[in-house]
Parts: sequence; C-alpha cells; structure tokens
Amino acid sequence: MQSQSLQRYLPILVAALIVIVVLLAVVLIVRQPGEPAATPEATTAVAEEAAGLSGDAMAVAQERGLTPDDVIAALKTYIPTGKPDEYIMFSSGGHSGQVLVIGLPSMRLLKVIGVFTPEPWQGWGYGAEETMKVLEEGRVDGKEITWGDTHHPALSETAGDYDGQFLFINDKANARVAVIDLRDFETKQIVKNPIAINDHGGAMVTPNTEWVIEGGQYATPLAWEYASLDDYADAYRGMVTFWKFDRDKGRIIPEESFAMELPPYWQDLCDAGKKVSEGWVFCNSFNTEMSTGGVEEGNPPFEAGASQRDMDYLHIINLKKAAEVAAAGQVKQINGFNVITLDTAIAEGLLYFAPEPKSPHGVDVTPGGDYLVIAGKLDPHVTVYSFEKIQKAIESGAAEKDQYGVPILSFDDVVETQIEVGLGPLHTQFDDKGYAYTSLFLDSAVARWTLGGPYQELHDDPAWSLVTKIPVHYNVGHIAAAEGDTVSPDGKYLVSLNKWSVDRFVSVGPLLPQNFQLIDISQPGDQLQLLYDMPIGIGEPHYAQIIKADKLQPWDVYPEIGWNPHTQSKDPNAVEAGQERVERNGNTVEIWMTAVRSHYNPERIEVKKGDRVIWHITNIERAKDATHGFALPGYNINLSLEPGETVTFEFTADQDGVYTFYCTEFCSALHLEMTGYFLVQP
Ligand code: CUK
Ligand code: CUA
Repeated sequence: MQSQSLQRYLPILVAALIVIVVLLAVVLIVRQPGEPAATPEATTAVAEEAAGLSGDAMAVAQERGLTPDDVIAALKTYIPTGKPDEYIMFSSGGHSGQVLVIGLPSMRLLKVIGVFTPEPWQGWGYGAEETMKVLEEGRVDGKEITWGDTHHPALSETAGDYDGQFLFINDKANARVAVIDLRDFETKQIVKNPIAINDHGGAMVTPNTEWVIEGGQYATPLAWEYASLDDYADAYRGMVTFWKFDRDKGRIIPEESFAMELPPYWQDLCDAGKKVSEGWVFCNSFNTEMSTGGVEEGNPPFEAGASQRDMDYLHIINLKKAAEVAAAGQVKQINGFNVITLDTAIAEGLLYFAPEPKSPHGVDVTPGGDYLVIAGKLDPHVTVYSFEKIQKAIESGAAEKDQYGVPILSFDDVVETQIEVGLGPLHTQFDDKGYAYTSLFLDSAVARWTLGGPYQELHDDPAWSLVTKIPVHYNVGHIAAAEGDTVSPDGKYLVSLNKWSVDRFVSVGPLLPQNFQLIDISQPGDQLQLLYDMPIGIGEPHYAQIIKADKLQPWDVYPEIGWNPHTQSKDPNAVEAGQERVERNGNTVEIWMTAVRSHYNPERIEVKKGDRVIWHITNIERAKDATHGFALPGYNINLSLEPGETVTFEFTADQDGVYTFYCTEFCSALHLEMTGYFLVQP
C-alpha cells in the first residue's frame, strides 16, 4: 500500500524537486554578494521575476519562509545523495571520550571513533582483546578508567601540512594521549603521562610529527605524589611532555619521550612553531599568582585568585635543544620517565617567559611561523608576538627572572602589536587571504582581522586591524578553519564550536546540545555568512581540525583476510574457510570461527562451567561494508568484525546455561539466522 502510493507520487515529487533546484540556482545567480537579506516575499518576487517561475516550487519556498540568505546557505551546504563531502572535520567529542568525524559542508556525522571510552558499535572495549589492551594502557596506577575528556585533536603533519595518516587526541581529565590510525580510523595506542594527573596543552604536533606535545594544566607535585597545598610553591610543578612518535610503527615511544619540569603556573594551550619558528614550542599559562583556592577557608576562589595579576607568562621553549639535552641523558627519572628539571631547562637556555595579558587562553602560530597570537580571556585584545623579536630578545639577554629563575623577556621587546577584537577572545585560526579569526566567548561572535607583515599583500585591508565580526549562537570556544592551523590554510569554511545552543533547536530537556555552526569565509572583507547549525549531543567538544577529504586514504576493507588491526598485519589466529575448529586442552577451550553472510562456523559451542574460553573469529568477507557483529549475552561480549578482520576474546565460562550469540549488523536477508548456541554445562 505504502509503496504503491509512493510509486504514484514519485514522478510528481521528482518534478517538484527539479523545479526547486532550478529556482534556488537562479536565486543564487541573481543575488549579488553583500546584498541585504530580503523577506520571503521578496525572495519569491526576485526569483519569479528573474525566471518567470511560479507555482508549486515557489509555494514551498514561501511556505517554509526561506530568505535569500537561507536559500544560498542551503545551496552551499546541500550534498546530493551519493556525493562525498569536500572536507572532513575531526572533532573532539569532549567528555564522551571519543572523536567525531564530520563531513563538510554538509555537516553530516560520519563516525564516532571510540577512544578513551568503550564504544559498542565498534566493539571498542567489549571483549575484543586488542581493544581491551589499548584501554588497559590508559589505566591510572592500575585503575581502570572508562572515560576521557578529549580536548584537542591533532592530525599528523608533513612539512607543516596535514598528511592524513594519524590523529592524536588528549584526555584532559587523566593526562593521556591517544593515537588513531587513519587507515582504519581506529585507536591504536593510549599513553598515560607518568608525571601528570591532568593535561591540557595537547595534543599538538611538530611540523613533521616527530613530537606530540602534551602540556599540563592544574599543577600538582610531579607524578601526583602527595604534598600539602601549603607547600605549593616548593612542591607543586607544571610540565610539558614531548612524546616521540614513530611513524613506521604508528606508535608513541615512551622511552624516547621526555618532559620538562615547569613552575607551578597553570600551563594552558601550546602550539608548535613552524617554518621560521620550527623547533620551538609556545605555551600560554594562567594562575601565575599560584592561587591555591580554599574559598571555604576565606581565601579568594580560584576564579578571583588566579586573575589578580595583569600579566601571566607565555612559555617559550626551545624544543630542538631540549631534545638534544634529553638525548644526552641530562634528565631525571620520575616515575620511570625522562624529565628535564627546571634547573637544567634554565641553565641550558631551553625556557623563556614573556608577559602576556590577563588570563590568556589560546596561543596560535601564524601559517609562516612568524607570529604568535595570544588571546586574553579578560582582555579585549589579541596580542601578537613576533618570533623574530623573541629571538633578538633572547640573544640580548633578559633583565628579569621569575622566582624560579626563568628569564622573562620584556613585553615591549617581543610584541608586534595588539588589536582590539571584542570581549572574551579565546582561539585563533587563519585562512588563505591573510585574515585571522578569533573566537569571542563573551561577545558570542567570531572576529575577522588582518595580519600584517608578509601577509599584507594577501588582502586589501589595513594591517593588524579588525575587519568584521559575525555573531554565533552562543558562547563559542574554539573555532576551526579548513586546514586553518597549518602552513597553508585553505580558507573557505570555518566552524564555530559553540558551548550553548539555548534557542537554536527544539527542546530536548535541560541538557542542551552544543552547536557547531558552519560559516562561509570564502569572500573578503565583511562578507561572512552563517550557513548551518549542527547540534552535538554527545559531550562538549573543544577543538576540531578540518582536512581536505582527498588527503585521507582509508582502506575499504582490511588488506588481507585475517587482519589484526592492532598489529596491522595478518593475525596468527586468522581462520580460513574450511579451517574452523574447536580444541580442548585441559580446562581451556579454544575456538577458531569464521563469519560470512549469513552464518558463523561453528554454530554450536559447548563447554563446561569454569572452562577458560579463547575465541577467535575471522570475518572472511572481501566485500566493502560487509561487517558482521558478534554479541554474546550475559558475558558482556560485543564485537565488530570488519571485512577481513580477525578478533580474539577470552573469558571464563563462569555461568552455566544456554547463551545465544548472534550478529548485530543486518548483513543480509538471512541475517536473523546468523546466530549460534553457546552452551555451558553445569
Ligand atoms: S580549550 Cu575548551 S574552549 Cu581545552 Cu582548547 Cu579553549
Ligand atoms: Cu552478519 Cu548479520
């Protein structure tokens, strides 16, 4: 019945759609950039006048109350079925502990990658040995941690440009960094920072991904040993860690990594130098007041105590030299990890400070590596530092030192300029036209301003000046422009990662989604257009990076049948069709099983209560998208077997009874028959 009426109306629907598309295209051509938005009636009039169109299509546009800007936004974001997106955005999933993969400009959610938190769809952390191992690496003092607070994704880079091979992301809550392989979009490694219990200034990478940067946040004694808050200045410390990344292995190598001890200021965001500043790392900080809170004891609360001074310290770190110092063994072992002590850092000239205005948040290096942009949460300016001036100031020697002996460069010696952009400036991105974009948390806006120096020739506006602001809804944190933190930003799109959505969506109760707003930044001057709102209902994402989709080369299916995604090689327990078997060895029962549309082989497994069960399953499919699931009730086993994949899981059959395992992916017409019995004799 339903399909009959569908058939009847289909030609009419198709005809109506064609009319709408033609009409919208006409509106796009007719409207000149910068023309003010018109009423729906005016849209109708303009379009009708231009094309002599009328009738059903116009009625739809009118009924929906679309303005010309709406229509253009729709045309700019609509991706017809079967067409891929031009860009891929990797977004932090915030305290969901995951990474979100989103297509641009459609803003379609393509994937949620399981990282620090178990994720059932991918069978991430539900029995599959290799996923359990990765999550286990992330334990804190042996304690299982089943979530993370992801903040900053970092795509691997070659010569300062995204290369599409790996993605790194930090967990602020537990000071961990994860490595995701972009051949299969799976997490391969989690490293727990041995000297810090929380982090923030990570993950960021150096221009050739030799190092993954993880900066600290809230100071504790190193390795979070106990010390009284009364001993804060002496016993508490900040840190920045440089994880050595081995591209061939696709892993961080902890033994070749090192950290640098820092004063107990709260290091915040870091960025790696590039091009002229390659080899240097910059981190901003706050709470140089060293406030220790205690509002309950009559102390100023942190928010006041950590905001008293006019200046905090930009940390300027010579990573190239620090790596040499670490390689030469000038390190102390703390919790088994290489640490360059603060004294060594000062003595070797690895660390300098420069004052930065009130409670800064972002530090972002310009595409050429020549300037650093710092935004102060409580200062309406962005402050632009010149790398050249920093180098000169270091050469001529700093007159001042902080209480730990770190040299402080003079503000006037290193600052290029300050630009008033609005209230609550946080994070900055760049485009291909010599513009910088800074999020304004308190203004709920994104400011576009001009870079000077070598970027002057890219635009017609005065250097170092505010061009325009576009309102966003609401409370923007980070912004992400297309390849906007690389040596060659693309421009085109910018996504505003807004914390609040208040009145943007239908109410879903008191916990509201975040709002990702897509903005067209392709036109110069004051022409910025808000295109699309995407609700995010899974956590509070912080940062995101946007890569040109054709830079990614993911596998369609695993390269060989019997692939182990963890080792990225053929698994020794891979099973071929015809090789399926069950073997008993004392109290251990080992199963080699295959999965193919639409059955498992074997389908009956019988063990005795108390047996140790080792179970290998190979998905022997070669067809794209022919994924099989495997769910074993009562034992918390849930797997995803992508074409070619071999998964191993182990458990003790400690409950007798009859358990029905089955495939969780509707893989074929007879998918419901893809099942089997797991019998545990008392
Ligand atoms: S932070 Cu959240 S908005 Cu962790 Cu980069 Cu600034
Ligand atoms: Cu395999 Cu359903």
